[in-house]
Amino acid sequence: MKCQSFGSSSHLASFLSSKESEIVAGNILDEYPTMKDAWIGLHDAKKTRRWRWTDSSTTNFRPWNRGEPNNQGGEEFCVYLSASAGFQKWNDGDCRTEMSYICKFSL
Ligand SMILES: [Ca+2]
Repeated sequence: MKCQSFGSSSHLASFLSSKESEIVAGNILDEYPTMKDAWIGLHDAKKTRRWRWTDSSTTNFRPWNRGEPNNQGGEEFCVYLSASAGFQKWNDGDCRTEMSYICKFSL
């Protein structure tokens, strides 16, 4: 996984609270105003519709976008921040789709 090239403690970002979500969304809008949808670390690796964080975080904070997760086409096992929802709402998507992604690691 690309995030782990930043170190073994680096993973696709987990979002554990609305505060954390707001801070990251604000940073994206300020620093990367042209950014489109971006993958985060929530996924359904076993394809059982149970969502887990790749960094093993265990919160149940799940600000899904309206009507999501909808598993469109039966191929949506990864989760991204929706640019059209100001990066504060989530959508499940096809993991094979190339898009930006957000890593999280300790400094
Ligand atoms: Ca979806």
